Amino acid sequence: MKTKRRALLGAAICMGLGSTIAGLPAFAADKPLTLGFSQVGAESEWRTANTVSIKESAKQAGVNLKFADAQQKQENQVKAIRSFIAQKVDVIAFSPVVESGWETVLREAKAAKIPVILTDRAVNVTDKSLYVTFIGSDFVEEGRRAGRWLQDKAKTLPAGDINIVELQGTVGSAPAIDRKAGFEEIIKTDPRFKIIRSQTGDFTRAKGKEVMEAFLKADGKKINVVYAHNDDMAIGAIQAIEEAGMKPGKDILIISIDGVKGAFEAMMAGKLNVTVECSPLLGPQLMQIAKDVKAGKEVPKRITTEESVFPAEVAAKEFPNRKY
Ligand code: GZL
Repeated sequence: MKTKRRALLGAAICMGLGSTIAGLPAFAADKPLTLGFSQVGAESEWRTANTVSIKESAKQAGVNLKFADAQQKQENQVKAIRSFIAQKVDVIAFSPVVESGWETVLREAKAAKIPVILTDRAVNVTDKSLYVTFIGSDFVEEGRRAGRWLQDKAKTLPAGDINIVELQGTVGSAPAIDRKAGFEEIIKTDPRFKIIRSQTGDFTRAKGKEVMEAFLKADGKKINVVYAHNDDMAIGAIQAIEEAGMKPGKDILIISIDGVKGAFEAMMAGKLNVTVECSPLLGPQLMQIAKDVKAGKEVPKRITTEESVFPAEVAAKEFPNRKY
């Protein structure tokens, strides 16, 4: 009887069953990491690709993912984060729809000793200890790259003012604020550039088209350039320009950001002039960082994604390599 008990005990210990047996430490190492992720929404091709990257990477990494779509509403993200805290997830990650209004819920996560990772977009908090790291693009640099492309293109344009209309991203979001700032930093050096209208299209095709229709009604023939903070709004603007009987990419130059497949198709059709890459493929990095954070490893406070600029001239060659 004794041998049988001993054999059973040995087997239980080897299988790591709990910490009560013979006072051994709990074998938590093989418990999969549980990650709570609050996503902005499904507003654009970029966001869809970002969601696919996160879900697929979680599967490949053996991470137990709890995923919440906030339909672009901050209150839904706050609710999701509170739910992750209540469920005692190991790590929380989110892409904040806007920069401000996060202190309270992030303090609750800190009090619950649950580390928070920012992906894609940043938050405006004085206490930087409220999050472990921010993985995402440099949106100011993306705006500068858009401005530099226009600066270069302007050398081939006829003399005189270059009137720009701007389709901004979601009001209060880091990409909208920073892409505007970066673009203006470059174009303010040349008095020819004039932003004659600027309004949010909330990163969606539908709103981008609607706002562009209003711009065309007000200033149609005067508009030389559209600067769109993302490809979806640029594609909406392209539709509006065509419906107004003008040629997008020729009568009106179109500059955009993201680098989604739809932008490459528009460039190959001669309707979009350039897209500045903003990679949504953050999933693999997020899963690795979440595991490192859980294991108590040091991680950098800021992890910036490497990106390029794709003018229409290279679209056909680059298109087969695109992953989103
Ligand atoms: C940028 C991301 C932006 C994209 C839009 O990292 O937050 O949100 O540029 C998306 O397409 O909607």
